[in-house]
Parts: sequence; C-alpha cells; structure tokens
Amino acid sequence: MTQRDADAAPDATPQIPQRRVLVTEIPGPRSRELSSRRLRAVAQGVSSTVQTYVDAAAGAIVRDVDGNCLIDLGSGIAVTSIGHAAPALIEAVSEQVARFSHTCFMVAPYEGYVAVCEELAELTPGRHEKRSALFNSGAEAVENAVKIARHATGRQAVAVFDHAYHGRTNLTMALTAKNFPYKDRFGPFAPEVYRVPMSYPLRDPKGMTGEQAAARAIDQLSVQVGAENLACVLVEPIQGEGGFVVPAPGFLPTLASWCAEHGIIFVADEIQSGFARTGAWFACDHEGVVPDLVTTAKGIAGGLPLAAVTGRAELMDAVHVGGLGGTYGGNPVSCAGALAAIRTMRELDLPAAARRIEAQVRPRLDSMAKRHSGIAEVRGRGAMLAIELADPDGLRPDASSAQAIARACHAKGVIVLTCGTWGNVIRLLPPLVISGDLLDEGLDVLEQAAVDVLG
Ligand code: PLZ
Repeated sequence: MTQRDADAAPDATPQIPQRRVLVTEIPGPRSRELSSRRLRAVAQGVSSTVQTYVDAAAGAIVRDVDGNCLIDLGSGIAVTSIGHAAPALIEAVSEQVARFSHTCFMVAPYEGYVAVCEELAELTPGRHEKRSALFNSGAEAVENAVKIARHATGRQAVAVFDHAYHGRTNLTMALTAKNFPYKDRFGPFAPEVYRVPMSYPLRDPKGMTGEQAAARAIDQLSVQVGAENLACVLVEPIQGEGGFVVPAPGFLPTLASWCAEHGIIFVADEIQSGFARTGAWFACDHEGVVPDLVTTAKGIAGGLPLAAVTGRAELMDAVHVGGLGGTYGGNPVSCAGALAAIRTMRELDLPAAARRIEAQVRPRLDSMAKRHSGIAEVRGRGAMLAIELADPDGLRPDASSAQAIARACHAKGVIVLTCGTWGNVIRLLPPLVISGDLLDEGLDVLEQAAVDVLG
C-alpha cells in the first residue's frame, strides 16, 4: 500500500487485488538483499517461515517487496482473522493513535480498556460474572492466569499436557512441551509444573474415548501430584503449535468437571483457537465447556499486540489491588484495534465464515488424504485445519515431507505453516474473510505440492 492509499478514507474493498501474482522467483532480488542485511543485524535465533519480505498486505494477500502477491493461509499465526488492513481496524487505530497512544492504564485509565473487558465478558464461554485483565502477548496472559490461579487457591502445582504450547517466557517454557527449538539450553525452568498425556485420537490406543483419555490424565495427576495441591489445569482446547490436536469428545468436559469437584481452576488457553477461528467464538463452546479462566490473544486485535485473562469474578478479584499489570498491558491503540476487530467479527459473522471455510477445505484435504497414504489424518475445526504426515503403518512422523510441501507452497506464492511436536503437520489458518476462489487457488497449490513431494 502506498502512503496515498493509507491516507485514503477507509472503504470496504481491500487495497490490494485479491489475486496471487508472481513477478519474480520467490524470494526475489529485493527480498534476498534484505536477507543479507538481516544476517548482519538480526539475531539468528529469530527465524522466519518465508524468506520474502513484506511490503504491504490486505485481505488474504501479502505483497512482497518485489511485487509478488502471496495467498496468506497462515494469518501471521492465527492473528489477522479479520483480514489484513481491515478498513475498520485502520480507522479505529488511526483515530486512537492521533488522540493518545499511551498513558499506562495503571497510571491514567481510559474507556477502551474497560470496553474490551466488557466484550470479553460477553463473548467468552459462560454467563457468570466475569472480570478481565489485559496484557501484551499470549505468554504474558498465560503467566498471569497461573499467577491468578495460584493466588486464588493458595496452591502451587500446575498441570499441563503433552504437545502443549504456552509461550517462550520462563514460566511458559516450562509449560510448553517441546524442547527444540523452544526450550533447548534455556533452563532452568520454573518448578511445580506437571505434564500428563493429552487426548490425541490418532496416536492413542484405538477406540480410546475422551472420557478414558481424561481418566488417564486425572489418574496420573491424582497419584503423582494430588488434586489438593493443584492450582490449575491448563489446556488448549485444540492444540496449536503441538499439531492441531483435537481431543476426543468428552475429554475437556471430564477434565473440567474433575477440576470443579476438587477446587482446581480449569484454564483454557484459547490464544490460538479463540475469537471465531474454529467456527464458534471459542473452541470450548463446541462442547459447552465453561472454563474458570480463559487466556486470549492473537485474533483478538487484528494484529495489534493484546492479550487477556478473563475469568470468574471471584477468582480474578481474589488478587490484591496492584497485584496485576504492566506498562503496556491494554495499550489504548491495541484496545481500539480489538474493539474494531471484535465489531468486524460480529458484523461479518466470522464464526459462520470459519464454518464455511471448513466446509470448503475439509473435503479437499480428505481427498488428498485418500490419494496419499502418507497423510495420516485430516483434523481441526473451522478455519483451523491440518494434515499430519506419517507413514501409514507405524505412524512414524514424516517431518521432511511436511517441510518440503510447505516450502513448495511458499515458492509458488502460498503461505502455509507447519506445526506438531515432530514438525510433521501442515496447518491452515486463513484469514476468515478470504474469498472462496482465493482459498481454492491456495488449496490447488497445496494439492500440487503434495503430489510433487509424495508422488
Ligand atoms: N498459547 C495456544 O498458540 C502462540 C507461537 C509461535 P505469544 N503461538 C505461536 C512461536 O514460535 O513463538 C501461543 C499459543 C498458545 C500461548 C501462545 C503464546 O503467545 O503471543 O506468542 O506469547
């Protein structure tokens, strides 16, 4: 987008044509130039999925500095659900940044923060009295959920699951399951974190129900930790980085009711799965599960950094005055972005859009899985869908094919992401406003890449 475009009054049409256009090889010369500048300035610990540098983005298209237009099936890891450069977001954020960009809510409060907390109370599962606190990143929200659960219960232990991802800060590294690249040589990690098996239907014993998988986890927690020592059970209702693992039906409700019975706080990490992504406002809604605390981030603010902990008023308000906060948490520009994003999600009924995306994508992934025995499973919900690559007999994870397919998509101008404990899952997280045609074109490229790699 040129400066003139950015200055123009926002309208409903995206500023970049919603078409895939390749004008150079990917990455092109200007991207390659930036890559070499980067090598001398940016720490190599910070990596990027694609090697093409962004010039502008709108709707479901990312335009690079060489003029190539890529179809975005990743949404910056489930963030730009309302599409890039959504007009309502541009308007709200521009207006706010011109009015004031920061006072610090802990110093001088403002309406936007309160309004975001009101929206969170309205949209998150359950009709009980709720309170929220706002932060900058998902990891920070998760850390604060644990702080609140410990404070409210007077207990210390935290239960998490195999394949879980909760962040990269010290406590959240401890909560995250996968060593490399997240934790390797970054320890020591926070104590009082206990990991138990997740419900992972593809890899669990055949026929294991969600209730049985929950009982397996509950038994380990009872024996190894003791329910009376647990502050909280923290779970992603659909796992994100861990591989889009959807627990078997009954797993989440069984865990939630065991928590309720024993005074354990049930915390749902909806940072990746929340805000319309799975075809409901929150993934917990699919099974009518009402968590005590919910962490949100990513899709909440259309790309501005914002995160939240929302929960039962009595738990949230158990923390002493001044016990929660941070300089930027609930920054006014991020709050304006969130209010615009949430309004857009409501107006465009993006939960329904996510369901439509599933109806379009799932059959195509299913037919890919029929054709290629190396695709062991198609799973996910709404616009959070994935294929797991593994050999059909032993389910040995096939990361190299997953990476090769993803790279082939990137070279053809389609951004897809991988995930999974073994890096063998290709995940799709398109903006929920993507057109059916563009989505089909992205899937054509993915399908061809799978043929090229898997034969
Ligand atoms: N909880 C469920 O998905 C972030 C991380 C990518 P932050 N996932 C993307 C990476 O490699 O760093 C995430 C999540 C769930 C917590 C987080 C953490 O959110 O905003 O990245 O801190």
